Amino acid sequence: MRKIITGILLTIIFNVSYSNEIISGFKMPESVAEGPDGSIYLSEIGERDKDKDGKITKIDKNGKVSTVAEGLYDPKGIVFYNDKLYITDRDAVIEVNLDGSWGVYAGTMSFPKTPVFLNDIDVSENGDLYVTDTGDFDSGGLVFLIEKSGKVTVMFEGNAKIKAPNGILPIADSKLLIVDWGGDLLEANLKNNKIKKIADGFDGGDGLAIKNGTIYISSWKEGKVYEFKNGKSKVILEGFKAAADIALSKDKTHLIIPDMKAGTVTIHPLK
Ligand SMILES: [Ca+2]
Ligand SMILES: [Ca+2]
Repeated sequence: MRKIITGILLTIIFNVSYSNEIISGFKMPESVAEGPDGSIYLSEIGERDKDKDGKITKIDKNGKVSTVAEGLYDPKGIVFYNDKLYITDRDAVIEVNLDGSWGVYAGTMSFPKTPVFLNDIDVSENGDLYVTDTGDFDSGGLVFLIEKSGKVTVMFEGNAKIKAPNGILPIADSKLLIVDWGGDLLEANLKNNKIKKIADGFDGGDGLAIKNGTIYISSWKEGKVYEFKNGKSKVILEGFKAAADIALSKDKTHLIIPDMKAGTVTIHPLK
Protein backbone atom coordinates (compact mmCIF):
# COMPACT_ATOMS: atom_id res chain seq x y z
CA MET A 1 0.00 0.00 0.00
CA ARG A 2 2.76 2.36 0.95
CA LYS A 3 4.49 1.67 -2.34
CA ILE A 4 1.32 2.40 -4.30
CA ILE A 5 0.86 5.73 -2.57
CA THR A 6 4.48 6.63 -3.19
CA GLY A 7 3.93 5.65 -6.81
CA ILE A 8 0.90 7.89 -7.13
CA LEU A 9 2.72 10.77 -5.50
CA LEU A 10 5.67 10.34 -7.79
CA THR A 11 3.33 10.32 -10.77
CA ILE A 12 1.79 13.59 -9.65
CA ILE A 13 5.17 15.20 -9.02
CA PHE A 14 6.42 13.84 -12.34
CA ASN A 15 3.50 15.37 -14.23
CA VAL A 16 3.75 18.70 -12.51
CA SER A 17 7.49 19.11 -12.75
CA TYR A 18 7.97 17.76 -16.23
CA SER A 19 6.30 20.60 -18.06
CA ASN A 20 8.24 23.40 -19.66
CA GLU A 21 7.91 26.91 -18.39
CA ILE A 22 8.11 29.53 -21.15
CA ILE A 23 8.67 33.24 -20.57
CA SER A 24 8.18 35.52 -23.57
CA GLY A 25 8.62 39.11 -24.69
CA PHE A 26 12.38 39.35 -25.20
CA LYS A 27 14.19 40.94 -28.13
CA MET A 28 16.70 38.49 -29.63
CA PRO A 29 17.71 36.72 -26.40
CA GLU A 30 21.04 34.96 -26.91
CA SER A 31 22.43 33.54 -23.67
CA VAL A 32 21.44 32.84 -20.08
CA ALA A 33 23.09 32.32 -16.68
CA GLU A 34 21.58 31.71 -13.27
CA GLY A 35 22.80 34.20 -10.69
CA PRO A 36 23.68 33.74 -7.01
CA ASP A 37 20.16 34.97 -6.12
CA GLY A 38 18.49 32.25 -8.21
CA SER A 39 17.42 34.70 -10.90
CA ILE A 40 18.06 34.04 -14.57
CA TYR A 41 20.18 36.69 -16.30
CA LEU A 42 19.64 37.03 -20.01
CA SER A 43 21.43 38.87 -22.81
CA GLU A 44 19.18 40.57 -25.34
CA ILE A 45 20.79 41.66 -28.61
CA GLY A 46 17.93 43.95 -29.54
CA GLU A 47 18.43 44.58 -33.26
CA ARG A 48 21.58 43.11 -34.70
CA ASP A 49 24.25 45.71 -35.56
CA LYS A 50 22.19 48.38 -33.89
CA ASP A 51 24.22 50.01 -31.14
CA LYS A 52 23.10 50.67 -27.60
CA ASP A 53 19.83 48.74 -27.80
CA GLY A 54 21.33 45.62 -26.25
CA LYS A 55 20.64 44.86 -22.62
CA ILE A 56 20.89 42.43 -19.74
CA THR A 57 17.60 41.33 -18.27
CA LYS A 58 16.82 39.57 -15.02
CA ILE A 59 14.00 37.07 -14.54
CA ASP A 60 13.56 36.55 -10.81
CA LYS A 61 12.28 33.37 -9.17
CA ASN A 62 8.70 34.65 -9.33
CA GLY A 63 9.00 35.34 -13.04
CA LYS A 64 9.28 39.12 -12.63
CA VAL A 65 11.29 40.64 -15.47
CA SER A 66 13.52 43.71 -15.00
CA THR A 67 16.41 45.40 -16.80
CA VAL A 68 19.82 45.11 -15.15
CA ALA A 69 22.06 46.91 -17.63
CA GLU A 70 21.39 48.69 -20.89
CA GLY A 71 23.17 50.64 -23.59
CA LEU A 72 25.03 47.58 -24.90
CA TYR A 73 25.60 46.73 -28.57
CA ASP A 74 24.81 43.10 -29.35
CA PRO A 75 25.45 41.20 -26.08
CA LYS A 76 25.77 37.44 -26.41
CA GLY A 77 27.56 34.98 -24.13
CA ILE A 78 27.01 35.59 -20.42
CA VAL A 79 28.61 33.97 -17.39
CA PHE A 80 28.86 34.63 -13.66
CA TYR A 81 32.10 34.77 -11.69
CA ASN A 82 32.24 36.05 -8.10
CA ASP A 83 28.85 37.73 -8.37
CA LYS A 84 29.73 39.65 -11.50
CA LEU A 85 28.59 38.99 -15.02
CA TYR A 86 31.03 38.75 -17.91
CA ILE A 87 29.46 39.26 -21.29
CA THR A 88 30.71 39.31 -24.85
CA ASP A 89 29.48 42.39 -26.65
CA ARG A 90 30.41 42.15 -30.33
CA ASP A 91 34.15 42.99 -30.12
CA ALA A 92 34.71 43.47 -26.39
CA VAL A 93 34.00 41.79 -23.07
CA ILE A 94 32.12 43.77 -20.48
CA GLU A 95 31.72 43.31 -16.73
CA VAL A 96 28.33 43.96 -15.15
CA ASN A 97 27.69 44.35 -11.43
CA LEU A 98 24.40 43.25 -10.00
CA ASP A 99 23.49 46.89 -9.26
CA GLY A 100 23.49 47.45 -13.03
CA SER A 101 26.73 49.40 -13.29
CA TRP A 102 29.00 48.09 -16.00
CA GLY A 103 32.27 48.73 -17.74
CA VAL A 104 34.56 47.33 -20.39
CA TYR A 105 36.60 44.40 -19.01
CA ALA A 106 38.58 43.53 -22.15
CA GLY A 107 38.36 46.18 -24.83
CA THR A 108 38.78 45.56 -28.53
CA MET A 109 42.34 46.91 -28.50
CA SER A 110 43.48 44.45 -25.83
CA PHE A 111 42.84 41.48 -28.13
CA PRO A 112 45.95 40.28 -30.00
CA LYS A 113 43.76 39.69 -33.07
CA THR A 114 40.87 42.00 -33.83
CA PRO A 115 37.67 40.28 -32.74
CA VAL A 116 35.08 39.84 -35.47
CA PHE A 117 32.11 38.19 -33.76
CA LEU A 118 32.69 37.43 -30.09
CA ASN A 119 30.15 34.83 -29.13
CA ASP A 120 30.26 32.50 -26.14
CA ILE A 121 32.11 33.01 -22.86
CA ASP A 122 32.78 30.72 -19.92
CA VAL A 123 35.04 30.79 -16.91
CA SER A 124 37.49 28.46 -15.19
CA GLU A 125 37.58 28.05 -11.42
CA ASN A 126 40.43 30.56 -11.13
CA GLY A 127 38.60 33.27 -13.08
CA ASP A 128 40.22 32.83 -16.48
CA LEU A 129 37.70 33.54 -19.20
CA TYR A 130 37.39 31.52 -22.38
CA VAL A 131 35.84 33.43 -25.28
CA THR A 132 34.94 32.27 -28.78
CA ASP A 133 35.03 34.40 -31.90
CA THR A 134 32.84 32.80 -34.57
CA GLY A 135 34.59 34.78 -37.32
CA ASP A 136 32.53 34.85 -40.51
CA PHE A 137 30.57 31.71 -39.45
CA ASP A 138 32.50 29.67 -41.99
CA SER A 139 36.14 29.96 -41.00
CA GLY A 140 38.58 32.31 -39.34
CA GLY A 141 37.25 31.61 -35.87
CA LEU A 142 39.34 32.05 -32.74
CA VAL A 143 39.31 31.04 -29.11
CA PHE A 144 40.71 33.64 -26.71
CA LEU A 145 41.91 33.32 -23.14
CA ILE A 146 41.43 36.36 -20.91
CA GLU A 147 43.46 35.91 -17.76
CA LYS A 148 42.52 37.54 -14.48
CA SER A 149 45.39 39.96 -15.00
CA GLY A 150 43.55 41.21 -18.09
CA LYS A 151 46.05 39.69 -20.51
CA VAL A 152 44.35 38.36 -23.66
CA THR A 153 45.93 35.62 -25.76
CA VAL A 154 44.82 33.39 -28.64
CA MET A 155 44.30 29.83 -27.43
CA PHE A 156 43.23 28.33 -30.73
CA GLU A 157 43.20 29.72 -34.23
CA GLY A 158 40.91 28.61 -36.99
CA ASN A 159 42.27 25.43 -38.50
CA ALA A 160 41.06 22.22 -40.04
CA LYS A 161 39.19 21.35 -36.84
CA ILE A 162 38.10 24.69 -35.42
CA LYS A 163 36.41 26.76 -38.08
CA ALA A 164 33.71 28.87 -36.50
CA PRO A 165 33.60 28.12 -32.77
CA ASN A 166 30.47 29.09 -30.88
CA GLY A 167 29.65 27.36 -27.58
CA ILE A 168 32.49 26.79 -25.12
CA LEU A 169 32.51 24.94 -21.80
CA PRO A 170 35.35 24.00 -19.44
CA ILE A 171 35.06 20.44 -18.15
CA ALA A 172 37.11 18.19 -15.88
CA ASP A 173 40.77 17.27 -16.50
CA SER A 174 41.75 20.64 -18.01
CA LYS A 175 39.59 20.14 -21.06
CA LEU A 176 37.30 22.43 -23.00
CA LEU A 177 34.27 21.46 -25.04
CA ILE A 178 33.63 23.57 -28.11
CA VAL A 179 30.73 23.34 -30.54
CA ASP A 180 31.43 24.72 -33.99
CA TRP A 181 28.78 26.49 -36.02
CA GLY A 182 29.46 23.93 -38.75
CA GLY A 183 28.21 21.16 -36.44
CA ASP A 184 31.29 19.55 -34.91
CA LEU A 185 31.60 18.91 -31.19
CA LEU A 186 35.26 19.29 -30.24
CA GLU A 187 37.27 18.56 -27.14
CA ALA A 188 40.38 20.62 -26.51
CA ASN A 189 43.00 19.35 -24.09
CA LEU A 190 44.56 22.34 -22.38
CA LYS A 191 47.55 20.34 -21.19
CA ASN A 192 48.86 19.71 -24.71
CA ASN A 193 46.64 22.05 -26.80
CA LYS A 194 45.41 19.10 -28.88
CA ILE A 195 41.90 19.18 -30.29
CA LYS A 196 39.83 16.19 -31.24
CA LYS A 197 36.38 15.85 -32.71
CA ILE A 198 34.11 13.78 -30.50
CA ALA A 199 30.83 14.09 -32.43
CA ASP A 200 29.22 15.95 -35.31
CA GLY A 201 25.85 16.71 -36.87
CA PHE A 202 24.90 19.74 -34.76
CA ASP A 203 24.45 22.12 -37.67
CA GLY A 204 24.34 25.70 -36.41
CA GLY A 205 25.72 24.56 -33.05
CA ASP A 206 25.31 27.24 -30.40
CA GLY A 207 25.26 26.42 -26.68
CA LEU A 208 26.71 23.68 -24.47
CA ALA A 209 25.91 22.29 -21.05
CA ILE A 210 27.03 19.17 -19.19
CA LYS A 211 25.49 17.09 -16.40
CA ASN A 212 26.95 13.80 -15.14
CA GLY A 213 28.84 13.26 -18.37
CA THR A 214 25.82 13.94 -20.59
CA ILE A 215 26.49 16.86 -22.94
CA TYR A 216 23.64 19.07 -24.10
CA ILE A 217 24.05 20.91 -27.41
CA SER A 218 21.69 23.44 -28.96
CA SER A 219 21.32 23.96 -32.70
CA TRP A 220 20.36 27.52 -33.54
CA LYS A 221 19.67 26.63 -37.16
CA GLU A 222 17.57 23.53 -36.48
CA GLY A 223 15.81 24.85 -33.38
CA LYS A 224 16.73 21.69 -31.50
CA VAL A 225 18.50 20.62 -28.35
CA TYR A 226 20.50 17.40 -28.44
CA GLU A 227 21.92 15.23 -25.72
CA PHE A 228 25.15 13.35 -26.31
CA LYS A 229 26.11 10.44 -24.09
CA ASN A 230 27.96 7.17 -24.46
CA GLY A 231 29.03 8.20 -27.95
CA LYS A 232 25.49 8.73 -29.23
CA SER A 233 23.42 11.85 -29.81
CA LYS A 234 19.66 12.28 -29.86
CA VAL A 235 17.23 15.17 -30.04
CA ILE A 236 15.56 15.87 -26.69
CA LEU A 237 13.79 19.13 -27.56
CA GLU A 238 12.69 20.62 -30.87
CA GLY A 239 10.37 23.19 -32.37
CA PHE A 240 12.37 26.27 -31.40
CA LYS A 241 12.78 28.98 -34.02
CA ALA A 242 16.43 29.49 -33.06
CA ALA A 243 17.69 27.64 -29.99
CA ALA A 244 20.55 29.88 -28.85
CA ASP A 245 23.04 29.53 -26.00
CA ILE A 246 21.67 27.14 -23.38
CA ALA A 247 22.66 26.82 -19.72
CA LEU A 248 21.92 24.52 -16.80
CA SER A 249 20.34 25.86 -13.65
CA LYS A 250 22.84 25.94 -10.79
CA ASP A 251 21.31 22.83 -9.20
CA LYS A 252 21.49 21.14 -12.64
CA THR A 253 17.81 20.15 -12.54
CA HIS A 254 16.72 22.39 -15.42
CA LEU A 255 17.96 23.35 -18.84
CA ILE A 256 17.36 26.98 -19.83
CA ILE A 257 16.94 27.68 -23.54
CA PRO A 258 16.70 31.18 -25.06
CA ASP A 259 14.97 31.18 -28.45
CA MET A 260 16.44 34.12 -30.31
CA LYS A 261 13.81 34.40 -33.03
CA ALA A 262 10.78 33.59 -30.87
CA GLY A 263 11.94 35.98 -28.14
CA THR A 264 11.34 33.41 -25.41
CA VAL A 265 13.17 31.65 -22.60
CA THR A 266 12.16 28.04 -21.94
CA ILE A 267 12.92 26.34 -18.64
CA HIS A 268 12.95 22.61 -19.18
CA PRO A 269 13.12 20.11 -16.31
CA LEU A 270 15.72 17.42 -16.90
CA LYS A 271 15.15 13.81 -15.95
CA1 LIG B 1 21.89 45.53 -30.81
CA1 LIG C 1 26.26 31.69 -28.98
